[in-house]
Amino acid sequence: MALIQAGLIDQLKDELEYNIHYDGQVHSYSELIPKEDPDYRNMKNPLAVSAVTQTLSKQVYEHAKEGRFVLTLGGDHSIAIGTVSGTAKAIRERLGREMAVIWVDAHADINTPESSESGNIHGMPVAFLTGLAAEKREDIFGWLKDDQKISVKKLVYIGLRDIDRGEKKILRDNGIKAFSMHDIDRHGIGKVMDMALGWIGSDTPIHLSFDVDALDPMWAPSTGTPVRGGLTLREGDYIAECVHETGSLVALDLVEVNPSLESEGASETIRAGCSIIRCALGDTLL
Ligand code: NNH
Ligand code: MN
Ligand code: MN
Ligand code: MN
Repeated sequence: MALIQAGLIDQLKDELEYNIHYDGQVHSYSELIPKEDPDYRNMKNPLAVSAVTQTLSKQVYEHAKEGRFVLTLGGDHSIAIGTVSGTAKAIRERLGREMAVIWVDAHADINTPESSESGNIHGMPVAFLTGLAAEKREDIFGWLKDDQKISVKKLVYIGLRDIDRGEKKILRDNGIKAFSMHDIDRHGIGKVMDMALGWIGSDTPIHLSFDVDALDPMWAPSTGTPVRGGLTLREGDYIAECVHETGSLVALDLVEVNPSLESEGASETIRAGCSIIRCALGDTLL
């Protein structure tokens, strides 16, 4: 809501000349939230998060299958279970292609319910999307089918710096490509983007899932789990610009903007979020 109130939609319409399909409504999905939602396999609010992401998945799928670019603003990063599954299915059907995901985040969000120390589903979306975590119960992510999932080989991380012990093992065991802040310090963001996009290969549809906490708290303090030592705003914008330049970007999530946290920094965080979105959608410096 804050990103839209800051004028994002008008910027995309007027400055970048996008034709916007937006129902003018901020979805809170409150009608989907059950009264009772006990922990299940260590997951908190499993019924609510499953129901919301399932609905979101259908919404994203409906747009993507028309060939539209899908921008989703959040919100907790658990929503990526809905967005990525929606685009993955649409891209398979439209183009007969497997989609790649670039996950820009301080965190890997690849805990299984069992490896998670917090039980927060926002720390698990990548595990469900890749099939590393699965659940038969239809009302707790059992609705996620193979055609909505992505391959661990087509996943690339950028910006990591706060990975749980269990997650490190998952990343290692599955040979998942990840560029941490250490890699960015060593090579610079230019080289890291060349390597990240090289790994995916040209002409592969890309879903960019950008957690604003990838940025240093200096630029994005209003977020649930800020971690020091992050990307500068320019590095974040650069990542978005490079992904745009591929011409293969099919969807973008910009998540974890939460103006109610650290509210003196809210406008800075919102500006950073809008900037990354504009860059990903083709705004250029010159
Ligand atoms: N890894 C931790 C967990 O599983 C923190 C995840 N928090 C995030 N992820 N903000 O982006 O709970
Ligand atoms: Mn979260
Ligand atoms: Mn995240
Ligand atoms: Mn994060």
